[in-house]
Amino acid sequence: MYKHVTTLTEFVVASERKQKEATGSFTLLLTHIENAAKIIASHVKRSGLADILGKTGTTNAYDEEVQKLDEFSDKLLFDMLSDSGQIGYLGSEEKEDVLCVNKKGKYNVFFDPLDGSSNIDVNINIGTIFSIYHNDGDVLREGRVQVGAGYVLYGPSVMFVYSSGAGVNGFTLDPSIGSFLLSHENIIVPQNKNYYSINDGNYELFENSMKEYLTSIKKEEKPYQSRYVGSMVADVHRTLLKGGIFMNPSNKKRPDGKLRLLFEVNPFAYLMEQAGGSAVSGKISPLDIKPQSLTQRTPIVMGSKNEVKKYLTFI
Ligand code: P6P
Repeated sequence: MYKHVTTLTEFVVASERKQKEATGSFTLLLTHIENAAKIIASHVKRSGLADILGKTGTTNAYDEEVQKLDEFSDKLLFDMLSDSGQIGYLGSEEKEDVLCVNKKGKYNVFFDPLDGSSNIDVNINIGTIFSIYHNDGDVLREGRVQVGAGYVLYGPSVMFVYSSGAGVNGFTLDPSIGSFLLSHENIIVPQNKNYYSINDGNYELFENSMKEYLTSIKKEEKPYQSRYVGSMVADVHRTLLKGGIFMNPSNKKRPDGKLRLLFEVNPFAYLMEQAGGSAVSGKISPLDIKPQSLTQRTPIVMGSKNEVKKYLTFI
């Protein structure tokens, strides 16, 4: 008996139909991101083989020049997004400058083609992150005005998670038919969860307020449990689904934190708020920061609303 499942394409088209002024441009843009995700996913799944099959430095068994996966993903996203015909400006975390594809293009997209790529050779989850703005000529806009954001998580299964301002929905790739199927409808972040996600190795470099917070949550009646992959897409995906608090704060060596405002923090802060969670850089939302440069970094704490609220009592 066939049970109806909703594909990502059907979902996006249905969402477009709810927007009376929609022209199909956003749908076309998202479809290009989806197709790039499927191609990257197929290469990520084979990445473990590249060494065996590509070590000769010539071509591998797939008759492809062996490239670093993040360079490959970056070029693929640039090319596919440029070809979508919907792009004004494109920014990649791998590039120093934005590329103007078409001054009159409808959307600006910032992406991190393969975040956490240092984990590829140990087979740990990695991801693609994207952030979408209307093109009004100013490429350095506050994250608050994003019109969409999402990520692709390359893990035991491949997931495409995004929001265009009406909640967050997750789609899992069915490799047998090559379609992303709606698997996590209307993701809501639990308001509380005793998971904390941070690189404890930087403890001695943290500000005293962060040290006091971390000490306090481990002394609670139900001590907080550490969950840290070291790959942002994996850590924030778990936080979206199970709750808890993800932190990459400033420290003495990195006063502005490590993560990029435009490419990593804003898209996830947007998703977190859309899913009923919250995100702060210091005491304000990162979404309200006017970027001064493309590569600007910012400290970030995000997750369950009440967990972030508790953290803020220490600031
Ligand atoms: P730390 C991976 O290099 C990354 O950009 C994110 O994916 C991850 O959350 C973060 O850096 C890890 O940072 O401070 O633990 O090395």
